[in-house]
Amino acid sequence: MRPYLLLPLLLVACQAPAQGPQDAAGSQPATSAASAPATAGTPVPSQDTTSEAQATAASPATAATTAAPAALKANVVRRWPHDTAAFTEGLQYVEGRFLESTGQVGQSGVRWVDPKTGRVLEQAATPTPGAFGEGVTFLNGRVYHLTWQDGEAYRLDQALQLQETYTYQGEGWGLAHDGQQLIMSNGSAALAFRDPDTFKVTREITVTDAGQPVTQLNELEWANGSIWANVWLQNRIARIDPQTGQVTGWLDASALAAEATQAAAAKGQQFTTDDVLNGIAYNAETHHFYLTGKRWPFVFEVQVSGNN
Ligand SMILES: [Ca+2]
Repeated sequence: MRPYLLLPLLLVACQAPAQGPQDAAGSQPATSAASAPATAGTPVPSQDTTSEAQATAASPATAATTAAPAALKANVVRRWPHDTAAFTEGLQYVEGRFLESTGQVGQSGVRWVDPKTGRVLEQAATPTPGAFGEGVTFLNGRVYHLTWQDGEAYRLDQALQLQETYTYQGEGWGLAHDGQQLIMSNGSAALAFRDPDTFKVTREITVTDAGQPVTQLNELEWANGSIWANVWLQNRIARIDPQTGQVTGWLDASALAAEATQAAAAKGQQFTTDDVLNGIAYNAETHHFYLTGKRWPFVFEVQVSGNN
């Protein structure tokens, strides 16, 4: 929760008696946004006697609702080797190792990988035989792993031994966490926050760009207070406000996809339409991202510019 988003609501709530309608708290942000669409940081003139303090407090929220998504650039710092047999469904950086999950029936699983060599250090098959593995994330010493259409999620220990099986409705695509809750995509524009003990949904957001739903959200990552999601079959990653669901930036990964495609072809590996961008990890120490895709020969370590 970010205090500056709460502040205007609290201020407006305090003024509710003077404004009369009980929906004053809800309607005020929209009024502010409508009267000051392009001037973030500028006080809204002459609303009422307390307008200046109120408008100033409301400005950050106004900016968040009206600003166009930032154009973010992926500057490649390094290329790490990646298993070209890995149909990557999830990626996270955990204390010097990659935690990666793979899909496809019969090839689904979770693995710990040495980033420098791409070598698999430890791996386990997705617990239910015949299940199609999807996203993976690591929170508080626990590994969580999804299935696509099998309705099961698994909690594993760090040695990748099954501890618990959860069930859920709908499809499972990507998985991440914000340090408290799990965050899950299902191929739509919805992201569900789930309790890491019960796997129950605690809240949902709909991801939108300029008011339009952004569907096919796939692999997820939490970084710098935002959710990052790559869009299936697209070479771009959305940076998403975790409270509102609004896309605040688009990271262009098209050059990485092109390079991966060319590098694979040079080694006789022809990409299919399935071999798309689908792996986002974040190193909180270097502030670099690791980006890869299904059967890509590289994990690209990138520094993101325009990230503010
Ligand atoms: Ca991830």
